[in-house]
Amino acid sequence: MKADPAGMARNLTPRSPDGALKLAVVGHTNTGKTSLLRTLSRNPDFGEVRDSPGTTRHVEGLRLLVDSATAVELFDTPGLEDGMALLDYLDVLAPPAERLDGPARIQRFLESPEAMGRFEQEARVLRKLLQCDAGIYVIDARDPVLAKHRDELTLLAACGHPLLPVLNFTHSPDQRIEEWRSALARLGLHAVVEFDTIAPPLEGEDQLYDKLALLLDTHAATLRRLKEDIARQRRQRREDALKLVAEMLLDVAALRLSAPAEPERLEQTAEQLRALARKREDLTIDALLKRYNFRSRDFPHRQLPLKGERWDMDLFHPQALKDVGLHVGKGMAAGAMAGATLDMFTAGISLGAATLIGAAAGGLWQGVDKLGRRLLGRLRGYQELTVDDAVLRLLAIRELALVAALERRGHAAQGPIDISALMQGREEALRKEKLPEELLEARASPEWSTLADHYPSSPRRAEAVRRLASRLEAQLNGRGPEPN
Ligand SMILES: Nc1nc2c(ncn2[C@@H]2O[C@H](COP(=O)(O)OP(=O)(O)OP(=O)(O)O)[C@@H](O)[C@H]2O)c(=O)[nH]1
Ligand SMILES: [Mg+2]
Repeated sequence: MKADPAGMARNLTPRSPDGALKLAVVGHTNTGKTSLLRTLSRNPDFGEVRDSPGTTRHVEGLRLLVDSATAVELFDTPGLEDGMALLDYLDVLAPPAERLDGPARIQRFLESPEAMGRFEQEARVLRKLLQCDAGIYVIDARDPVLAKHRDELTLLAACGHPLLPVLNFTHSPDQRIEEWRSALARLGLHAVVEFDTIAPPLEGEDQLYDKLALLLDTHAATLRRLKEDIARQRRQRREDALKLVAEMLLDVAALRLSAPAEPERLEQTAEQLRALARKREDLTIDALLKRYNFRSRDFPHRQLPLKGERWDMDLFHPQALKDVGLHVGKGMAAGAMAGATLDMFTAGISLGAATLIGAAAGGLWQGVDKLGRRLLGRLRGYQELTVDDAVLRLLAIRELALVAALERRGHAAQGPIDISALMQGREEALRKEKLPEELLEARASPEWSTLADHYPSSPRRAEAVRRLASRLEAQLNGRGPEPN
């Protein structure tokens, strides 16, 4: 599949490419058929999703691409509403005594006037299923198994193609998964997939395509290639995401502002430091959402005012840090200076001070290296401010929780992303250990921050990003079980 969502899920032109596997997504109305298509295509804008029956009125298709070629075509269909009445009508149109087979009975119905009238919706579904290789039957696992569902399945089975039931809403406390499994088995449907479209299991797509491959062995190779491609895309997304987080952490760790050593100026500079760090985090959040094909509005909390009652998303609020068990240093408690640390960097003063003073006196400012300039600044009564360790730790915890949430979120999800549960109890390692080496190195390398005035790219920084990203990956893998 292509990384580009527009390429991944494109509305279909009427002619389908040869060789692609065609799947009709069918089922009772309001069970999450359109939602399933959104999640499988990673496209939150596909079709229309509403909590009311009859939302999808027409067949709409999308393509899943592998290496720019269509591997699978998925067709969304309107929900079935009155399978029972249609089954009765079929018995009138093609009485059992005639002994027509299933597809012939369905064909006779499609040619009847009622296919354009009372049963127009049903006709659209059955016509599409007849044209496809198989059907995915979406079930709201909270529904009790009723006669209407059995009738629906009888109608769909009459099309003569394999059907794979997909149980949706599996995280609901009201789910009736076992009841459904045994009812489906009695109808001869033994391969079933559990796939909650809002929070799909991490291996959910694999299971879906594996079971389809069992039902459709002539398409097994295509489905295997699709699965491999999905796995490759998933790894690439994670790698890119962790690199984005590592880049941001290095930028903020290396950020260093200097100010005259007067309380008022230091406070102003601390505010400037906080604003730069917040903005940098915001950019990262936007980039992460985009990388996972979600929209800014999916994660709205951070857009609320940072001051005021929504302190929990303020990077520099002492309570936000305490809430995830982070130690709050003196700087954090000091109000106006919250989150900023006065630089403790003194190395080199005794070695270099005399030389530096001499250099400055002799007008050799240009010849003094960056470190020298900073020392000179200190000698002239300037102080440097950096972002507190606790804030760096919170940034790492927060962004890792966001990556974990994005990996688990289906593109059908409508509610806001909530990372609070993923942040709790996950900070142990980050809190106990000293800051990762790469961040310590960044602290001593202000030129590494893209937030600084002059930022030259450096191979050492690139290497630090790589190492920090792999450290973050270990952190992410150490997470507990998936949330429900
Ligand atoms: N909690 C939860 N809600 C879901 C899930 N799947 C779908 N929904 C919600 O269920 C409602 C119906 O979803 P749709 O995808 O529109 O269902 P549909 O089967 O396409 O409906 P029609 O087109 O009307 O037949 C929407 O409000 C979805 O947000 C799920 O797995 N979990
Ligand atoms: Mg729909």
